[in-house]
Amino acid sequence: MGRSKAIPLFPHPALLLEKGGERALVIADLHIGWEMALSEQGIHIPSQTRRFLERILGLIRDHEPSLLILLGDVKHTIAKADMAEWRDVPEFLDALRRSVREVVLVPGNHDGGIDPLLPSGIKVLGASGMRLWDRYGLLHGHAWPGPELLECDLLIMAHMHPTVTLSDPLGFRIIQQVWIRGRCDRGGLRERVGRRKAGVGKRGDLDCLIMPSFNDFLGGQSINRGDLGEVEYIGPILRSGLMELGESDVYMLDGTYLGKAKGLIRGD
Ligand SMILES: [Mn+2]
Repeated sequence: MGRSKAIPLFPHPALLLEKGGERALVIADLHIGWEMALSEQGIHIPSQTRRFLERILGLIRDHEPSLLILLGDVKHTIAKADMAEWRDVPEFLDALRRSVREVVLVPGNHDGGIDPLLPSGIKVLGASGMRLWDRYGLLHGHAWPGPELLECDLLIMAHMHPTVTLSDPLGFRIIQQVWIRGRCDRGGLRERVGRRKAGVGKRGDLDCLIMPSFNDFLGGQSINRGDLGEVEYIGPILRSGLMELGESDVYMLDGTYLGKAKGLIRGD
């Protein structure tokens, strides 16, 4: 059995999982159709779907994964699919399906009504996530993970679209996407998801990774906006406090390490 690795593909908001000769590429939060929602507010941005597709196809060419995992929020409108999504989503997914052996979707909160947009050959899993090679648990993060994910070594999530806010004394402010790497209270999570049997499964904290959104136009939750503990973060795991966000390590998209979240100067 080969050793496995989880490799953020800096500067891309994409993760490569490797075991032996096998590779899986993970992409989250595409929010296709987001531009159309903005145009209803009078802001017109050309469709970004082709740009996203070319970028992902480039990653597939470079890393040759046999599995592509879409970690939720492929599309933008929540409960339905709008006109642009009817056109863009099937074409986009079909192009991906033709370029990699297997494509799975772990649905996010924005993927309601996506079924009719899915070309054949794309597998849709439950919101409680999937387990890969007994090592990785993957879920979007708007729902609790399935109990089997808690026996993995690394829990990989999205949903938060994590960012850092950098401001200078003049009040200029930029917002950058980040990766967050931290730990979760494994026992606490087991209790929440209803697996209480003592002495069963792995011990110690569960390592967690929160991925940046692949769609680089989106807003997200800033890791240093307000004091930690004061801001309501999204998703049951973060809201439960079982993941210690302040103790988490923060990395920019290019891999620059910014330190622990609790050490970042307030950016609001
Ligand atoms: Mn999202």
